[in-house]
Amino acid sequence: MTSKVEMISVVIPTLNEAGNILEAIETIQSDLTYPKEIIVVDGNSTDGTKEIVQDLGYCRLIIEPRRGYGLALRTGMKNAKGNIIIMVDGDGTYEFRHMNRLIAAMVEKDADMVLATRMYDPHKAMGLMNFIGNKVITFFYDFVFSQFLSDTQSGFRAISHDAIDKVKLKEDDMSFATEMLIQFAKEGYSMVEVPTTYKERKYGRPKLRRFKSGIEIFSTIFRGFLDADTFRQCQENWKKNRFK
Ligand SMILES: Nc1nc2c(ncn2[C@@H]2O[C@H](COP(=O)(O)OP(=O)(O)OP(=O)(O)O)[C@@H](O)[C@H]2O)c(=O)[nH]1
Ligand SMILES: [Mg+2]
Repeated sequence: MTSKVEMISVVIPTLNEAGNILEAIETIQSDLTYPKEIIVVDGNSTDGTKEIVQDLGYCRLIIEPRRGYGLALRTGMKNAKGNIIIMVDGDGTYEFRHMNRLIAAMVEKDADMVLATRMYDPHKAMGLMNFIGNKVITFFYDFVFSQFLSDTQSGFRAISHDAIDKVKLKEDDMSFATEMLIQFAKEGYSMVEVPTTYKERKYGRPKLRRFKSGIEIFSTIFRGFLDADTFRQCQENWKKNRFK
């Protein structure tokens, strides 16, 4: 539960995002109207990303040479000082200005996590394959863990620092985002969504390998399904919370 904003730690994983990171950080710095720190976790980029962040002077730069989106976020979160953590990609695809919406919803609903859902984006900027994959994953996630989310693959989330410290997260790559949702559902933490818009990448290549990530995400969901404790606990939480 997060009823108060003390400080926000914005954690941004980057791997070769030199053409995107400056605009990302500057928008966050000017538009996020709360006490904050911006932490960039860079995977030893070779295109000048690190230098851009360093030159700005007001960001914390952490080098995480080990590969993996989940690993980078975990490293950033371990170093975060805020009572709320915002995770967001550094590729300029998310609408950074909507961070304030996420925080407002977090406080108003006393939530443990607020996800920015891209499913109501009027421009429909998400690629067709990503859209279909996301829909299928989200359907199975909601069904197995008794949830009602619309965009489980959103990498733009505000999270209670206390809550994230209490769950065990082990996934190193893209399935980290799904593992987090499974653990939150198991603990009965409240998760709400707010709509956001989405943009296509302007610079660099996606690091997402669809097939590999798809397999990893489905096996994460399947392991949760096979774990009787997780499955039962999610159902109990749903029964308890359904009229709230
Ligand atoms: N530090 C670090 N960051 C990474 C790594 N892999 C991806 N990232 C960053 O994590 C964010 C998400 O990766 P993307 O490649 O955009 O993946 P995606 O958003 O699923 O793919 P698109 O929809 O094509 O944008 C980006 O800011 C990447 O630069 C990694 O191994 N290490
Ligand atoms: Mg991206």
